[in-house]
Amino acid sequence: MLRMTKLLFFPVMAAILIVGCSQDQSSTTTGPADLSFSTAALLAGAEVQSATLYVHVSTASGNDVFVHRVTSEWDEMAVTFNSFGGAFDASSEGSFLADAYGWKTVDVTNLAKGWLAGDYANFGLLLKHGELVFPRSLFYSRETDRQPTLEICYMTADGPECVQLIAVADTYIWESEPNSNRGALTRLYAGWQNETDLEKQTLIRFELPELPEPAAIGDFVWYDANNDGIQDTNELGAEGVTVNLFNCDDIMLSSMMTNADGYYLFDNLIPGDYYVEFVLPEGHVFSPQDQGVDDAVDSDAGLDGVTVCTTLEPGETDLTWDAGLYMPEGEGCSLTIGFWKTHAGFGPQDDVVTPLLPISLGAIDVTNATEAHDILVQKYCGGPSNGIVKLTAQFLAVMLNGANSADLGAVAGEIETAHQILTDYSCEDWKKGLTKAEKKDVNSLKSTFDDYNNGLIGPGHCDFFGDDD
Ligand SMILES: [Ca+2]
Ligand SMILES: [Ca+2]
Ligand SMILES: [Ca+2]
Ligand SMILES: [Ca+2]
Repeated sequence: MLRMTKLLFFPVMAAILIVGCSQDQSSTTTGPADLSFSTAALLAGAEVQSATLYVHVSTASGNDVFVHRVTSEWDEMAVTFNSFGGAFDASSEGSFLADAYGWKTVDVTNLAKGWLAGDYANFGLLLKHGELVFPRSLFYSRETDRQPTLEICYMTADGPECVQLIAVADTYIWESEPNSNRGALTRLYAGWQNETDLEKQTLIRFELPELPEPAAIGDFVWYDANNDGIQDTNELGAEGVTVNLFNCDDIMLSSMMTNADGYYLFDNLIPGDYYVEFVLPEGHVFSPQDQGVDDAVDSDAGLDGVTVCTTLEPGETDLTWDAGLYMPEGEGCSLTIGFWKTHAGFGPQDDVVTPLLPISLGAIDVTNATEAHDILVQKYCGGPSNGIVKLTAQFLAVMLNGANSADLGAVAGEIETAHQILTDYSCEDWKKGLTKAEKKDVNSLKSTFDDYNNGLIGPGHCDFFGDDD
């Protein structure tokens, strides 16, 4: 019988050690644990995934044995029924059925979490029957080779890990002999022998492991106005930029967007190796990587937006993983009128128009993004759109491209003509002020500007959209 129980017990424990945590919460020992765990669990920090109490029944009673949290200190070799004084929480943490000789388990995950979180001190567990339930149950004590054991499973960067803790103190106390100590005995008791008996209770304590503190990584994406790869004090955070978290096996664990001030933070991480990927917003490129000597104010994104791998130590919050963005300049390329409409500060896209103002179009001075937007969407003249209104819109897009360093050489003559037209005529003049030939010229200018903005003439459309021009 002894030999058989050893065989029953140790393969189960060994399997748990190798593959991870037991997922089964039933009151008897179970087979090998489930290998699978979600990536969400990987982000749950170093917190306890499960805690299981193992008690070996030496004499079965057929009764339920309830587990309670002990609420004050006791000494294995000194505690008595009287000195203990019923110091346990009346509500049960769980129970097992002492129906047969052998190992029994109870899920005590919540209790272990509370101990490790410091919600309450670890004074151990008390095992008892319900009121006046007999006959009593017997278990092996830690003075035997079938010691009460607490298995705690927690997540690490390499997956779940479990530790088996042998009881560091156990005894039973008996109301019939309320001043006797039984700390050195090989059996533990719970319950009543019969109606005339008085109650026995078992006390067990474990020393808990120290689990690694969670880590965090962050934290900033910004508009690098001077393209130098350094976070200057006047440069603003970039809202709504997607940041993805990977472990260094290239498995994506989480994704979030930067907040209104450009910040992101992945916290409650298991200490280990991670990197982040910044997803480039349309119309931008990443600042040069690793400029200067201060890692706290540089840009860490490579051309593909990915940082190098870094190790987060237990308890570490590393906020040096940042990315600078800017509008490409000096490439001489053009952007469509649609791009400028959506980047004039009235939608989810960032406002890149304002820094390029003021711009003059003949007699029209465009001084702010609201005016620019009204012109680009052809809503500035009061009435319905007309040829002048359309020309003005395309002209503004051309001049925004120029202010953004696009080469205007291909439309230099047309620009001069357009300035002249918008000096001589306002949008209200379309109906009466212009001759048929002049209207034709206006329409032709508008088409040329449209072609320029679309990259059909001139330096070509900026290819960082991935468009085929
Ligand atoms: Ca003992
Ligand atoms: Ca800068
Ligand atoms: Ca950095
Ligand atoms: Ca930072």
